[in-house]
Amino acid sequence: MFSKIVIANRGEIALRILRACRELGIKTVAVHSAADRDLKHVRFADETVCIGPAASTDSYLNIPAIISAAEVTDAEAIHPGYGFLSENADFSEKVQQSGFTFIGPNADTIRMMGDKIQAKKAMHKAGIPCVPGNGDPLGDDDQTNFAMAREIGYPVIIKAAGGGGGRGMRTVHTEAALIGAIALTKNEAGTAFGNDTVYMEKFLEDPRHIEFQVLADSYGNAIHLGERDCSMQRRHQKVVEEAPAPGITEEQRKKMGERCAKACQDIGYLGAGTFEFLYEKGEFYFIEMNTRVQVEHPVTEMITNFDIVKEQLHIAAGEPLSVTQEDIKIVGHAIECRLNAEDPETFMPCPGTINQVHMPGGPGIRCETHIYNGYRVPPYYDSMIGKLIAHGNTRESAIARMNTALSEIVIDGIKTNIPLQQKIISDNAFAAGCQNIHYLEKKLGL
Ligand code: MV4
Repeated sequence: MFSKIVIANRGEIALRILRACRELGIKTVAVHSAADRDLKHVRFADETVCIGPAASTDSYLNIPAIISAAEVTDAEAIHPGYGFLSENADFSEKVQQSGFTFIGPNADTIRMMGDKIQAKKAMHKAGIPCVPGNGDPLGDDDQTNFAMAREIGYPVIIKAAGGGGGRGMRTVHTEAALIGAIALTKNEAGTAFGNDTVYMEKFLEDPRHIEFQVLADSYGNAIHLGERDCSMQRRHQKVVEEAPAPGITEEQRKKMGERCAKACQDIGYLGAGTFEFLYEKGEFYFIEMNTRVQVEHPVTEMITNFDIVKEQLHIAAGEPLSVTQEDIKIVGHAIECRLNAEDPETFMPCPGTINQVHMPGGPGIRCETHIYNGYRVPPYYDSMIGKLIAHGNTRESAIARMNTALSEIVIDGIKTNIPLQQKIISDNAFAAGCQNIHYLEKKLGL
């Protein structure tokens, strides 16, 4: 195992990684911006290095500064967390070239998954069901494009190979709109991603977003930890996540989970990963693979009683997976509410000083947050200030526990989305389960 690693992130995930390191006896280096000297994990870390000014581009995205911090502290590895440089293939490559271990897949894998065309091709080849549409780059022959759309059937969606997470896509409902939509998406993609390659898929109108968690080691072993339902979202920002996904049978879970694990073996995947699917009318369709630990990993940890972050460290250190597929048992149901420093009506970020914090407790409640009394939420970064996770034997029990927990929380001094979360968790349609990706925006009247 490593003796010292750099945590190249901030906020709740940096604290989560620090806790895993402490449990494993790994010393920690917290690299932070000038605005983040008072972060909780910075106070707990064995060593700290200020890597630049507040702006992320100068600090948490500053590759040379982070690698220098690893050099001066004599660390062995770098954990990127989520966001920032976590899915940056060049970062992974430079970390490795500088003699450190990147805690995540190798640069080639990250690069492949970053290109949505390559990712789809690789997954199709590995036996993962994909959205109809061959995934080839679109050329500029109108008749060929018309023919492809007619074969797929309208509506279709034009997606940028360099996009993902909801960026660089456009739906097309009629033949009259096709050529213009391709041109516009190409144009925007070229500007936004420096890559104007686009492809065409069937547009699924009312899918759910269901994703499978996988872990793969450097000995060719791969397992899955079941799935999460992340359909409760607004503008591609997840708001509530849960595991297992309501209505998914043990048989479906086993079949899709095993396919995902097998695909990891086929492509030589390393570390934790997530297969994102759209789920409609009983069928799964692959859309993207995430090569990082995800914000919502705790719901999977709660139902499997398995520590994903600790396992990332074991795998990166060259150890084999600590469990086999047979050891993974799903118990009960878990729900996560993201807590954001934002106006619950307008969704505008609301940074500021938190006077008083009281976090809830009781059976099955887990709080992942870095906030404390007197903490000042800086305006420079994402507005998420923590996550509340409720686990119960049944989905009903998890919802009841989440409702109680939300009513107990006090975060005084700033606006938060807790009122919105209370609305969702006490909503009748949410209680019924199985809502699609458009439900929340419709409920909010958007
Ligand atoms: C789609 C789709 C419908 N059909 N692809 C949005 C984010 C990116 N990961 C892919 N996205 C979508 N791709 C086809 N063929 C609908 C979405 C989509 C979506 C997907 C997951 C979660 C929320 C979403 C919200 C709007 C659109």
